[in-house]
Amino acid sequence: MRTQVCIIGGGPSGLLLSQLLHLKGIDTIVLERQSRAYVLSRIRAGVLETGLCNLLRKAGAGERMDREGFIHGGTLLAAEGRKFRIDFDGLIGKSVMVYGQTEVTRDLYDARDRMDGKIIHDVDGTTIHSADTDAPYVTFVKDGTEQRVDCEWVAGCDGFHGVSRKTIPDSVLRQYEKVYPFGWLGILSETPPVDDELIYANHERGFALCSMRNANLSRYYIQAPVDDPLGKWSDDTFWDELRRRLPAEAADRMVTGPSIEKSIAPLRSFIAEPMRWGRLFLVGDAAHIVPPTGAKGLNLAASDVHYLSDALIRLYDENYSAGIETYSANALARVWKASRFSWWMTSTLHRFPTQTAFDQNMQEAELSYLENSRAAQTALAENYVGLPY
Ligand code: RFL
Ligand code: PHB
Repeated sequence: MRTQVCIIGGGPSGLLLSQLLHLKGIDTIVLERQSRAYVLSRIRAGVLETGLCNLLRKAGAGERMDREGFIHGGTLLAAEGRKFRIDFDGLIGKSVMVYGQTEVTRDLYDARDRMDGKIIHDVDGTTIHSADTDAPYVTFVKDGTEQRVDCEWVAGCDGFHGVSRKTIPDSVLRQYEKVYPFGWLGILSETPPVDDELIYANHERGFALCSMRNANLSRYYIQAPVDDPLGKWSDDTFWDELRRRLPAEAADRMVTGPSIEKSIAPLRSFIAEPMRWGRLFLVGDAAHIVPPTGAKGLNLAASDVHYLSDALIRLYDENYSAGIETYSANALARVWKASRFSWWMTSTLHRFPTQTAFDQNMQEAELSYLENSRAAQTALAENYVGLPY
């Protein structure tokens, strides 16, 4: 097989990139390790920045989001039994879209299907060859037979555990990592969300987040030890703990019900540099991971796709190669800033096992400053709705 851009990974980054390139006449093949049903069963992000919404519209995959998504002009923060609002709309005239990653991925698959996009599922042993030459190729095994894709570029959109990053030699790759000493226990339940907006709560028992997918589908998270067995967390135990961590007026109106999904996710910050090696680009979680506090992971994947699709389109259209040369630096500049914000939100809102009374007072002072300072609220709003591309 031959294509212009071989895309490894059929998650949101790979599908969005494939769709944007295809619309400009650039041929792609997407290789995905899992089945489509598996990819669509993953419950992940829920908050989309305007940049991602615009990319989805440009990709012809934004119609359902615009119909069914919820525009949030602010968010709520809770601490010490009280809550206050950060008014994105009033402070900076911007908002975010609440629409699940699962739905984004489904819309991208539908858009790819409408254009007969080539996505090969259930591939094994994906290997990138000769990425540092002018003739890269990718091999993989499908139904027991090895196959080969010759291409001009390889886009590594294969997430944190993929092969793309590992293809870059150790002598070239720099990796930065911070692992947080806790995880997020999340549930999805067919109950009305406790509030119209998200609530991020700092509590002495640990962080809690109230989010949502639609008027009758809630997504809640609580900070929990990452190695806690899920069996320890019955639905009742989860609801009791969540209620304890919220201001009383929110806890009192919480509607509970059976969970339809429950899982624990680890929290880490991770950045790999550079994001290009020869003809291989790293995109999204393949290059960086942020803790979910602040909802930046999928949105950073989208800004990478923006820089890379623009660079490749200009290369093929105008023979302009500067975008390819600057891809890594441009993407990383935004990645570091969003990583800083996610790290700050995580550090300000969670309980750390080694937290001293001093550290706790610092968190409370930070939150009290935020509650009372328009400048601090503006900084949060700018970062939360997404820094410009
Ligand atoms: P993905 O989604 O991991 O997709 C990578 C795809 O590559 C495939 N793959 C391979 N395919 C072929 N060959 C191989 N060798 C392969 N190895 C892997 C995988 O099967 C997969 O389909 O990466 P991508 O596309 O870069 O997208 C990144 C986002 O999924 C991720 O950043 C977000 O989900 C993070 N995230 C959030 N981001 C937000 O922007 N807002 C949020 O509200 C938000 N909440 C979250 C989150 C992530 C969470 N978890 C569980 C990690 C909440 C949670 C709980
Ligand atoms: C979610 O709805 O899954 C979600 C929302 C906000 C976050 C993280 C996750 O910061």
